[in-house]
Amino acid sequence: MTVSKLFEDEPQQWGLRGDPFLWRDLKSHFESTSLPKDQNELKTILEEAYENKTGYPLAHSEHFYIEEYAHGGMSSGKISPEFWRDVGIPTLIKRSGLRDDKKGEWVMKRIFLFGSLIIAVLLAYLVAWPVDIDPQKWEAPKDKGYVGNFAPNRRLADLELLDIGDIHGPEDVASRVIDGQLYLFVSSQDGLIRKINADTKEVTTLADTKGVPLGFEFDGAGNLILADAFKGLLSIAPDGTVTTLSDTADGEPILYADDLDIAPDGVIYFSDASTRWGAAEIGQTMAASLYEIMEHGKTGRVLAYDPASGKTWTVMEDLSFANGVAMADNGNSILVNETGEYRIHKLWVSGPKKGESKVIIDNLPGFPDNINQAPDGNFYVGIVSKRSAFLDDYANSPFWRKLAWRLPAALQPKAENYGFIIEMDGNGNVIQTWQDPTGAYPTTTGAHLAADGYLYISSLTASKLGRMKMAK
Ligand SMILES: [Ca+2]
Ligand SMILES: [Ca+2]
Repeated sequence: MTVSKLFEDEPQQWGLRGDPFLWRDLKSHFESTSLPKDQNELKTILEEAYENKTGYPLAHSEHFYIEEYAHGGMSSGKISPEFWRDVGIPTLIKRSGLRDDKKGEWVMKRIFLFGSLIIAVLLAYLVAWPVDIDPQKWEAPKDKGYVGNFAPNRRLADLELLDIGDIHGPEDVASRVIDGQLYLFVSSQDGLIRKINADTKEVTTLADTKGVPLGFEFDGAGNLILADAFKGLLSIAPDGTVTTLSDTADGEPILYADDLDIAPDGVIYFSDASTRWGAAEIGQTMAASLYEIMEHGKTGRVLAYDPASGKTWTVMEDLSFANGVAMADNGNSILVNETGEYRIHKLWVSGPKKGESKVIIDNLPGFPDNINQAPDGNFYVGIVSKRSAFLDDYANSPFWRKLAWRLPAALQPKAENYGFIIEMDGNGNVIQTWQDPTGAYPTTTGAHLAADGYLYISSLTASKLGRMKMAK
């Protein structure tokens, strides 16, 4: 198609009498000019031709006379630039049907620039926005997954669920025979300690700590000694009276008491998961644990409290989330779960090796939580979540962990449910595991074998207590 074609239908209204002649002149001028590809190019050649033919720029405001277009009569040969600017050229452009590519390009450019700006702002936020954690470099052992001793099974699937009343997060479970009746005790995120009659299933409340009770054990006098994440080390008398045993150690407040066990001499060994990220201050135990684990500042410690002297002191420190604690070797050592490094330590607290420690099991396929002694002297370890590929891959990169910390909570690493209880001996030799890869019963923190032959399974988030009958 030629540009000339655009001139075929003449306008009904002209500006001045010379305009039709200019129109026809332009028509023949463009006879062999093919239509350009875009509107702006067409506009340019039309304007150039107008200027060549008239000797005036299109912007010229006055009417003018061109002899060539004068064919007699009043105002003959007069050209109206106004007509060409407002009607003539716009009509021709409209007829061409050409798109205003430049405008499209301009819009695209704007969209692109705007998009880039948003991305730049997001990146700046992700890279530079101040965060409260100060992630530390470390070498995570390569996750071998559920292999060897940890080969998957479904022995923890289809747990029977026991009602614990309207509470959630039975983080630890213990049992005790009182007046010939077996009772189970569970802690909860709601602050309540619930007492459940194993026969009648009747649920009562033993105490309200007004904090977040986690690990506990009974002492020789029948007091429930409790690690409360918000309150420290507490003792709950059989009548439910709550007493604070310790809330500071070596001049530092206990910010996140987590689990404990009691030595034959009465000394209570308990973990303070983080000395930097307080459970009460953050407002929630799970959230506070993420702070300590994402940062990997290894600020956790294990404390000892002696009821005889009322003193509290540090026995172990620099732990990445100090968690489960259990006495071993007839009270000569304690086993300590270090959640953030997927391993379990043994520390001798009395006898000839006092003060020595070693790792008895490492590179676990998940985050170890509580540890409870079984009646036969073995131990049950709860694995609360699978490992996080992100945390392992970026153990060495504080930059990326900081960046992840700026993401919305939904995009951050979090606990991944996979039911997992390990039975091991006091030297870290795995005896057996109970697993549920579906994680139907979530965040398994540990297990306790009661006198009724049931293995009770605790959880950080469940609203019931899981249990399974053990073969005789
Ligand atoms: Ca316990
Ligand atoms: Ca725990």
